[in-house]
Amino acid sequence: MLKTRVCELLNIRYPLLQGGMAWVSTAELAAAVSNGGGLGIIAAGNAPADWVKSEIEKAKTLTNSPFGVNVMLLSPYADEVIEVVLAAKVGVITTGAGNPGKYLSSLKKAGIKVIPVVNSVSLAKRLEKAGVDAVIGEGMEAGGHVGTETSMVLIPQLAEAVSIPVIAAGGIADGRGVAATLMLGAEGVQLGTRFICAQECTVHPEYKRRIVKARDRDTVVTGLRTGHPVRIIKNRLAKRFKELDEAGASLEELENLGAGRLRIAAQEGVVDEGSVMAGQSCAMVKEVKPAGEIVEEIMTQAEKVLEKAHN
Ligand code: TUI
Repeated sequence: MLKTRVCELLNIRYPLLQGGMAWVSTAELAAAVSNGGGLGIIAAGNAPADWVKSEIEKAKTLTNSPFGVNVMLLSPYADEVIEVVLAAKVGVITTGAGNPGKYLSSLKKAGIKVIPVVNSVSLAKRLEKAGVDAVIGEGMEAGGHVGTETSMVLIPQLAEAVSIPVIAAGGIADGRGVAATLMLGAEGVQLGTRFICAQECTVHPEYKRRIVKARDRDTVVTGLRTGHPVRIIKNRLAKRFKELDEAGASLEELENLGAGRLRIAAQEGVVDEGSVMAGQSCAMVKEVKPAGEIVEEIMTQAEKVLEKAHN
């Protein structure tokens, strides 16, 4: 069976993490992935700390396996979410959209593992020195807020630059992607988009349907000029972004257009005017099924592909 340092570090069966997706990664999804042998993750997104606290409590009733919390560092509630994580003694956090440096000493003191998403080699090196336990290298194939490098070039550079484990994210939806990123030097993977279509995921069914329907070239990165590039599925909102951008709209106008759009897509199923964040791998997601089956299918395929490559 495929074992790496990530399994040991997180005390999990498979070196597979479920991405922290705002409005999508709730206790139900996280617990289902953890019960399946991966690491489920509750996403704090922009939610208040109280919501995160109750999701952690809910997840504890749904699984006895380890799970984590993703802290979105641009959130106005990030400080309070860290306090909740410290008090709840969550075993591991991942971070996104910023540098978690200022929280590291208190998290380490509490024995909480910290795994930041990095979008550059230099940030990975700095954070390794500061004491993080692993890094997630997220290529621009990913959904939501993205960097500029692809997984194909980011992962080998990270693996060469740091000695802590590198976890690959962005563009992985099946066992072939797992095998490929292990060959690039990763010791684990993180999948977001694939798990949106887990049966246990509480996102609106229309959101899942849009992912299943998506084909290659159905996503686009908006907001490049505002400094908050976000990959979403092409729809009326994406078209409005493009038109406003080309008309030279102010950054404020563009930011305003995006406000609240993820919530209406994820909760209300407004997938034409809402922000349907998804990675390029949406084209490879063909069905909705239980999270545990997704994990098994991916890991079985990865092992088969790796075996074939070694013969
Ligand atoms: O964070 C994500 N994906 C996200 S966050 C999000 S919510 C949001 N919505 C609209 C605008 C902004 C955020 C939706 N999707 N992925 C992890 C990720 N982290 N991608 C890129 C980064 C990142 C960026 C800069 C990590 C570190 C970083 O550091 C900069 C610095 O401070 O040195």
